[in-house]
Amino acid sequence: MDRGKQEVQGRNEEEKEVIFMNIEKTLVIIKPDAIQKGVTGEIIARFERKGLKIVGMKMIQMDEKLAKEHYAHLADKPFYPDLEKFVTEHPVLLFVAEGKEAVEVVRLIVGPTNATKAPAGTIRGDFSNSTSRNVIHASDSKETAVKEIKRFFKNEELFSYEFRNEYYRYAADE
Ligand code: IDP
Ligand code: MG
Repeated sequence: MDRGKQEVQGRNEEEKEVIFMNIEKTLVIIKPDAIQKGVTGEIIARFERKGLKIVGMKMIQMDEKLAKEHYAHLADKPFYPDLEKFVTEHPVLLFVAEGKEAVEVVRLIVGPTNATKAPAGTIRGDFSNSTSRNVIHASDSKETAVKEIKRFFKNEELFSYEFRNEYYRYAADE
């Protein structure tokens, strides 16, 4: 959810500075294979360390209808039936990450779809060696992020809060 140039206050109260940056929200799904491998904490930690803010989080079990909507762009692929079974037969963890250019930043942290080719240091590169069981989903554009957040979260399930000290997360000229 691109809120455009958003005023971020309070990073330096003494100097009464105000900085501006592109704050976005994006959807992350921790897939069943990551839960089975017991690496959900390590995955979430990577986004926290980057300085992204978790503004909503929950566990759900997707049904066929939700999977078909979420993966509509893949409905005709030969692997779709397996993908649907994979994401519906086990609960998944969802969260919304917020921060500067969050959509692109999260995709960079996640890495490319085919985990076999994903660079070490990315989540897929480090936790998977598969194109299908690739541990995580992340929205692929700002437009997709808006739609996907709406698909999985009600407004009242998303929160707005300040990090105590923005100074340690962003430079004044960003
Ligand atoms: P993305 O997750 O990197 O955005 P998409 O092309 O949107 O990639 O595919 C969604 C999910 O479908 C992938 O994360 C993966 O689980 C599965 N998938 C995509 N391509 C293949 C494939 O060629 N074989 C098996 N599964 C695939
Ligand atoms: Mg995708």
